[in-house]
Formats: sequence, C-alpha cells, structure tokens
Amino acid sequence: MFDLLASTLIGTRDSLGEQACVLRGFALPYVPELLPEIEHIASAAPLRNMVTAGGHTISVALTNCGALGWTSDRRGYRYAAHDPATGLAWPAMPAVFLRLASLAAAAAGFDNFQPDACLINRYLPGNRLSLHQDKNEKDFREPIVSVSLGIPAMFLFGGHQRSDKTQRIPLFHGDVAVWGGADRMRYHGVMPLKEENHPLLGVRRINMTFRKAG
Ligand code: MD3
Ligand code: FE
Repeated sequence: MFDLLASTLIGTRDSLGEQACVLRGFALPYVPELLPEIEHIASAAPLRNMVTAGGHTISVALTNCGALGWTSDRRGYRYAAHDPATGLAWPAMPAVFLRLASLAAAAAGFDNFQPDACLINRYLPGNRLSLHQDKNEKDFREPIVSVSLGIPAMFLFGGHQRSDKTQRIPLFHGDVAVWGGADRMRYHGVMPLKEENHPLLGVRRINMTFRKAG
C-alpha cells in the first residue's frame, strides 16, 4: 500500500544525483489528456515484445511516437523512423507530450528540450528491465525525461559501471524523472513489477521516455 506515501510526496522533488531528479506528481494534471493519446498511439502502433540481438524476448511491451522510435531485433538496438511491425511512420508526438516533457526538463534545469522520440513501455506484473545504459542516442548532452503512470515500480539507479551499487527509488503514478549531464550514462533498471491495481490503469504500469534521439 504505497498510496499514502505517493500522495504525501506530490509536489516534492527528490534529487538522485547531481543532475538527476524526480518531480513527484508533476504529470498528474496532464493525465486526463495523456491516457487517450496513449490509447490512440497503441491502436496505430501496437504494443509488442521485441527480441534482443541475443535472442531474448524483452518482457516489457513497447511502442513509440515521434519522428524516431526505439526498436530492437536480432541485429541489435537502434532508433528508426518506421514501425517495423507495420512499415508505417510512428504516430506523431502529441502536443501535450511535448509540452509536459519540455516543462519537466526546464523545471529540472534543462532549457529548450525538444524530444523527437517517445518510447512507451508497458509493464505487467513480473516484468522487469535489467540494468543497462541508454546509449543509442546521438547526443548524450541531451537529457532524458521519463513519466510514470499506473502501478508503482522500484527503479534501480546505479553508477557508471554495471557492478556499482544501486539506489532503489519508488516511482509512482504521475512522477516525472529527469536525467542529464553527469548522470546521463548511469546504469539503471526496473525491479520486477509487483501485482497491484491502479484505479485508472488497472494492473499495469506505463512509462513514457522522452529523448532527443537524432
Ligand atoms: C537514468 N526505462 O526505456 S525510465 C528505458 O521505467 C528505461 O521504463 C525505464 O530505462 C522505465 O531505457 C526507466 C528512467 C530512465 C531513463 C533513462 C535514463 C532513467 C535513466 C538514462 C540515464 C539514467
Ligand atoms: Fe534506460
């Protein structure tokens, strides 16, 4: 029962590193506009489980919107302008996504953030993301903005080596995290999602990650 903690944190800011922070509840005012846009994107570019170069299936299902979308297959990870499942361009980035991402980045000290990629991850109970670095983007000076929706997740934030010790940070519905500068290349992951129910999203977590990829 994280509800009391989550509601107590709304409007606060947790510093995770020199240039990484969580803006608690920052996305809450946008949720009524975000959910129908996510539904629309997922109807045009369905959530799917991609495979890795190593042949493993990623437990988290994903889709994208914006000019570029993150994809994975037996040839590896990359950004692409087209959805490999349909051959179509990814759905356009809704204006409300851009507004939210750019306001959150500015609130964390990164002005003029103009993402061209939004990765939408869908977690079901048991789904996890093992420790990794995000390194498929062109310019590592650009920050990354992530929006959490639905049931809570325990985020793992490590150092610059996979073996560095990790902090555990709970991420709740409406939280927005911003990572840049010195913290941009730190290892991170998500622990296996616990089974819970969220009043708006049901038994799932949606994470939107905004990047300037190209
Ligand atoms: C810290 N997604 O899609 S978002 C990913 O909750 C990813 O779905 C997680 O990691 C999720 O690559 C975590 C938070 C995040 C994103 C990028 C980062 C944290 C980061 C880049 C550097 C450091
Ligand atoms: Fe990542």
